[in-house]
Amino acid sequence: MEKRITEMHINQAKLSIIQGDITKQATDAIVNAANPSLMGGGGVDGAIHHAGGSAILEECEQIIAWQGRLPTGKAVITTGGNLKARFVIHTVGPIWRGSNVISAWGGSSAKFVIHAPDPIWHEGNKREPELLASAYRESLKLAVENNLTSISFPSISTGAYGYPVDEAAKVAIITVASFIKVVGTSIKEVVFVLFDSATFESYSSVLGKIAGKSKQA
Ligand code: AR6
Repeated sequence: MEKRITEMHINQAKLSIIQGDITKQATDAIVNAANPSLMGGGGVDGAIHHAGGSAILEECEQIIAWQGRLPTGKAVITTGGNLKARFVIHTVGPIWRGSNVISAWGGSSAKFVIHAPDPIWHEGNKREPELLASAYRESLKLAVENNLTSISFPSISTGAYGYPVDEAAKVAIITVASFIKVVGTSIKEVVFVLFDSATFESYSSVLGKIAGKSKQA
């Protein structure tokens, strides 16, 4: 049986996973899985704005007025408002479009509908892995630019944006681990705060595999 792993150390930094609510985290920054409007939404975005208060939205409005909508894979930083975290880093993950499942029953005169997964399902076919990795990297870069030492991430894109969790977990953990491997960043702690147990298990499994591989190396 695979051993459950919830943390690993890379250089001077600790990477860990917990199950919980990211709005309660006391790391220097928490990351928001936002949309390009930065005007709030559902899921973790709604929870962060609700808990952090109007100061966050006011800064988001200023950012949008200054630079326009936030492109997918990019990140910006605002105050944490009433949160324990001093800062919120807002990033936009990709909407998953990798599936090619045909589901147009309505209006079709065909008797059967063939639900055929796209052969490159696991890669995502609209640059999703690349854009998801960029969302994590750009968030970490902003943390370093602001000399922050700790940061919490949710599972970006795996809620409303539909990214398959097992695939997203690989991208998330590998991207963060590669980033903190670079000696000399200010970051000492990265926490993935996963809301539900299925997401937690998925990240735990990826962390276990990576920890196993790095031991063999
Ligand atoms: N703490 C940690 N994780 C949470 C919390 C929380 N308080 N609440 C939800 N999650 P989603 P996305 C998990 O949909 O897929 C918004 O409307 C959730 O269970 O929040 O990137 C934005 O405005 C899931 O595992 O983000 C965008 O329009 C993960 O966070 C859109 O959703 C991400 O789910 C972004 O979609």
